[in-house]
Amino acid sequence: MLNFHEVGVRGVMRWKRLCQCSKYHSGVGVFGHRPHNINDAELSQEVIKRRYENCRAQQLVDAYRTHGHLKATVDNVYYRNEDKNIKELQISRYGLSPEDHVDFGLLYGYNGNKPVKSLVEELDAIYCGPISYEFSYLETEAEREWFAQRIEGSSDTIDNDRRKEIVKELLESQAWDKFLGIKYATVKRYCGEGAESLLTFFSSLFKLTTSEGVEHVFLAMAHRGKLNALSGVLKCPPVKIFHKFSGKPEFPDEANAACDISTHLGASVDIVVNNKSVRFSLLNNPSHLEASNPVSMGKTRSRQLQLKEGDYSLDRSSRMGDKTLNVQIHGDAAFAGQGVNQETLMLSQVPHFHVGGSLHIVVNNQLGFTLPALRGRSCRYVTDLAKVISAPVIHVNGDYPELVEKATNIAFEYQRKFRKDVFIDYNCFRRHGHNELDDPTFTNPLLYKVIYGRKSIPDIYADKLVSDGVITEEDVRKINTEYTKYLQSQYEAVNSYNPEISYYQNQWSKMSAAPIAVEIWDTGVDLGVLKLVGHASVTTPADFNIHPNLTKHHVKNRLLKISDEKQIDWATAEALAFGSLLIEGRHVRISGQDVGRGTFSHRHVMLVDQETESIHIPLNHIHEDQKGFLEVANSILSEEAVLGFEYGMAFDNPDNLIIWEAQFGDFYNGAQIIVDTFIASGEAKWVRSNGLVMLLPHGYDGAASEHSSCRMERFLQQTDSLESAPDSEAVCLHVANPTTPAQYFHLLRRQVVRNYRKPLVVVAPKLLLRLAEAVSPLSDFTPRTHFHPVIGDYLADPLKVKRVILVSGKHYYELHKERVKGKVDDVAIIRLEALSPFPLQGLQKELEKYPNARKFIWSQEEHRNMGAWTFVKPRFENLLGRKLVYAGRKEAATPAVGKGKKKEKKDKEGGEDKKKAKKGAARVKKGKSKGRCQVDMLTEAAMDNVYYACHNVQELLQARGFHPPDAIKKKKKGKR
Ligand SMILES: Cc1ncc(C[n+]2csc(CCOP(=O)(O)OP(=O)(O)O)c2C)c(N)n1
Ligand SMILES: [Mg+2]
Repeated sequence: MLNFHEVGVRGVMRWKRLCQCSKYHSGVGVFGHRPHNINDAELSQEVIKRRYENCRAQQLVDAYRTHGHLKATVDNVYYRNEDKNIKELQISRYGLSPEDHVDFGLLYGYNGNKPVKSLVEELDAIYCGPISYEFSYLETEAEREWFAQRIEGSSDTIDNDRRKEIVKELLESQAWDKFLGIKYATVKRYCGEGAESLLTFFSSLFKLTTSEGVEHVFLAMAHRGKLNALSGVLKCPPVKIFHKFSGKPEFPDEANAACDISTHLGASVDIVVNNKSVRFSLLNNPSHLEASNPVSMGKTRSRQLQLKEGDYSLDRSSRMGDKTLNVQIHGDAAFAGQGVNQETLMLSQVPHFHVGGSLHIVVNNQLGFTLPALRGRSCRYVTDLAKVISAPVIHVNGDYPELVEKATNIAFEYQRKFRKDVFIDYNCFRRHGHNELDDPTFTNPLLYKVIYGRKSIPDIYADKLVSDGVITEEDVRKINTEYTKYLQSQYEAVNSYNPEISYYQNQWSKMSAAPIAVEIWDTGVDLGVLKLVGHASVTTPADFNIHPNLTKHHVKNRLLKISDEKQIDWATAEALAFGSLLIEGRHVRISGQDVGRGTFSHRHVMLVDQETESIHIPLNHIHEDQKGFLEVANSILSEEAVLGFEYGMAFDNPDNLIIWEAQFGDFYNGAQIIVDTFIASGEAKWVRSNGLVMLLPHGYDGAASEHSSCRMERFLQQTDSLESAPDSEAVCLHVANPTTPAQYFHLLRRQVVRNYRKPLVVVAPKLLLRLAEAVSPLSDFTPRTHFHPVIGDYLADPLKVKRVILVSGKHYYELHKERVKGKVDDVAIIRLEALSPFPLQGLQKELEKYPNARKFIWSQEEHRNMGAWTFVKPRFENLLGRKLVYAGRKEAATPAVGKGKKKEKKDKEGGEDKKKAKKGAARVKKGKSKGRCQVDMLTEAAMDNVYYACHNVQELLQARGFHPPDAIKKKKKGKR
């Protein structure tokens, strides 16, 4: 085992030197962020000269590059008859007349002198047809010129083989919708009719990604046309969808899944083109539109971490997205309306969040449910949000699948080159109402007159290929009949179809579902490792200018605490948890606002040089052989997108510890959508476990209403913890309210050490970060220690105890103080450190110690309609057979008041109640605890279904061939 004293001064000196030359050190970036230069290009002198010598014609060309889209014919249900006479494109504005001769070389790919009217014809064809562009606002000249050159200077040829592929996809998509319309006439399927050429986007992407060495594509997509994509191009067997339509689950029974509707299905498929394979992973999505976008980005970044791309690579030539790609498919109304999109786009170029640029396509059918585009947003284009991050937009008319392919090519090439976001505004229509059972003419009669009067996209394209002689009418008939025959055979196979096992595979193969058990995992760490980590966590390179106050307090105190082994505080415990996991080869990522310093200025895992502002993360320099690193992702001021992103990080890979911290716990409510639709329910719906940790600062410390409460009652209400039977680790959400640093340490380690993953909400303290009593001896962190779901009373004389007070969180310290001050000796205070799963076994064990106790009181600082009271009461009473009474503040509309005087009064009220609790004056009527034995028996019987297991983590790690401390020790010894 590694021992800090054994490593000695030499060892410390060695890694200090390493800090100075480490690639992760400040100046060259930190782990997970590598600064890169903006790669702007210089125009050649020849081009500049040509432009100023032909400045009036150049102005005309620029006008088309900037405003050409206003005249474009991208709308395929054009019925509003807008004026297309765009004044910025009038040649007279630039002092030109049609017959003037101008230099055609102003356009990329052209040369010679020709009349202005020819230039205008050319510009109209390039910029104002069924495909148009917005790129003049791009940040760099390099991007703007690249775009102009790509559009003007190269034509996208398409051969007849590809045309045949495209028409087949479109006709099959149409046949699919017709088939479903007949077989499942009453099922809402949000069909792709009117948007069939979206499949061309997919199949073009398949070719592009395979040829460019992309290996993993992560897609987020909502309902519209999803089934067409799944069955048409993403290789989902139609029988699986039919099986679902007939009311059967998409998972085998053993998965015990709650399941989801068919348009929320995800898929992971290997697409092979020219013998090259790309994995396309389509995320499951919840009903909440657009919420899956940040999740898909987090998932992408997690894979980039695994593949050591770009920001995670020591190779300067590696870029984010070399082998990975994020694709987001939006609905028009949802993209414009949902705020999460602004947040998500704002992450796109931020350190620790950027994924090398996402490729976006908006399925723009000009309607959201009944809402027409005109009333659906305040901007001209649905994609105008893209301009906030200077992302280019390609508008394309969906009636032209070949142009959809061209748009995809250009978007992909731009994303590859600049690793920035890019948008396709895919203009299409919706053949039916919002779903197939809706009548759209109630609200949009004129639009639907046009839609009902026009041909379908597949039919238009098939007609064109027939008239071009590429296919025959017989070919069209054959495609339709053969595909319909295939669908019929799949339809007939529904009853014999058995859903496949699609979970706990690949990087999740070592994981399984949480057991129907109560488990204790030994999460202690060797003392030598703890000391090494403790020292390393505050060590900086010799030339690093650390803030003098940090040297005086943070560094000095930590070193003292580590050496006297007695009073480990909250921040040190966290650093020990992080560092020990890093040594074990796991990456740790902590994300949220200001997490590097910590909202309460206690953490300081990220230090800033006072002269250069360069950054040093001491925990990334613990040891020369360190395999795991800490990513400190100080986030933008967003909750929903950032929490979604972190959920996505944890979704992809169970090996890393992913933590999101709210600035104050109350702010999580801005991300409630992510909690409801992913964190709490994702596993039940989709059999996808997730080990994300949410740290939510909570506590009545005088910070008034919002900041006092993380609303733990909401999380407790959201768990599927049982009210009348013992819980197991399998509850959907684990909620803990730890009161000691050691407890917090074990909670964090446990989260990634176990062989199953569950989301964890930590009701995190503010006051305890510095409370002198809230410290733990280092012996509470060493091997054979673990998280205690319940902490019993260590002061009370068991036989004297008449009243037991149950409490959770920091309130314990206040009650304890009062008890000591009042010399109360007949009260025991039991702390519920875990709330969900409800810690029945621990409670039972503690209560057994007090045979004379007759009164059981729940005390909390939160108001009665908040906190854990309503959660604990039924469980305690049903499972333990004792009446539980409440002592604390009464119900209130707000967690705390904002007036000093009132607060005092409230505190007093609370204080009086606390006193009542202490004295046992709370109203427990005699005889109310009758029936206790019966319930105990009941509990025992129920307990038979829940087994109890202990795991020794060191043994487990060794069984997996991992011996971190020994390995380090051997290496060190060898060096001496
Ligand atoms: C956040 C949210 N609000 C409301 C809804 C209800 N809803 C479902 S689809 C839809 C229309 C979405 O329009 P659009 O984004 O244009 O997609 P389309 O259905 O037209 O493809 C609405 C309002 C929802 N699912 N999610
Ligand atoms: Mg729409």
